[in-house]
Amino acid sequence: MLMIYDWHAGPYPSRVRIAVAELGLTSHINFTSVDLWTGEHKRPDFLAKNYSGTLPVLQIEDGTYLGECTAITQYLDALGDTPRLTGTTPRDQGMIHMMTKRAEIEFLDAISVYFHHATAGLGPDVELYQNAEWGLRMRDKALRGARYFDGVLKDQPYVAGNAFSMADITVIAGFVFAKIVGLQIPTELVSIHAWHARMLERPSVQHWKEMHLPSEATNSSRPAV
Ligand SMILES: N[C@@H](CCC(=O)N[C@@H](CS)C(=O)NCC(=O)O)C(=O)O
Repeated sequence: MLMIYDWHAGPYPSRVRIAVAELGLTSHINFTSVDLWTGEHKRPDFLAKNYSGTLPVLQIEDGTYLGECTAITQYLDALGDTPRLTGTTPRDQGMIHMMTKRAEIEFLDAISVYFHHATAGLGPDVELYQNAEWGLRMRDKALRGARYFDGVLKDQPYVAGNAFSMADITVIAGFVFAKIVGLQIPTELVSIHAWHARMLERPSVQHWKEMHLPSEATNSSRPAV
């Protein structure tokens, strides 16, 4: 069995949960909750697993800890006979890598910075430094990113071309985060909204939150992140 340390409703954890479901690996994985809202991910025992103090983290059979959604997805994708999320040809692998990186830098990570810096974020006990001006700039960057991906999706069905991939999952997570922070993706961006509506129909995207729920989550009044 593999172990994923995450928080069930987190946008970045959603990336790996969607990948797990897409790859049919749910029954091979145990989940351990790390509570973002109490700063569990910043404590020494968790930092020993992931220096970056972020979720998710995958622990593989030999005890190694893998952080970073891209690395975890690549590892899980390589367990099957044929990679389904990270590309099979050099061209596709390069394209998926590039578009995933763009989806992080231009969209998802920018929304994350907006959340942590220009909103209450995870609260005063966890957000020890905030810079609202930087956060608002990153919000605007994310909206520019949405416009860029809208243009990409005018011409092709998926973020990295003709097949669903890790790049789509990364933009989906951007939408997850945008919903949590109340960031509206302009309705005039019809291509990205049409693509998102199609993505929401995928079983992996419908069910990622329910994959594993910490016992207290069902009664929680906290925001969903
Ligand atoms: N680059 C990392 C980012 C992970 C990340 O930011 N995860 C969020 C969970 S939604 C987190 O741990 N945030 C807590 C924090 O930054 O304090 C990845 O792709 O795994």
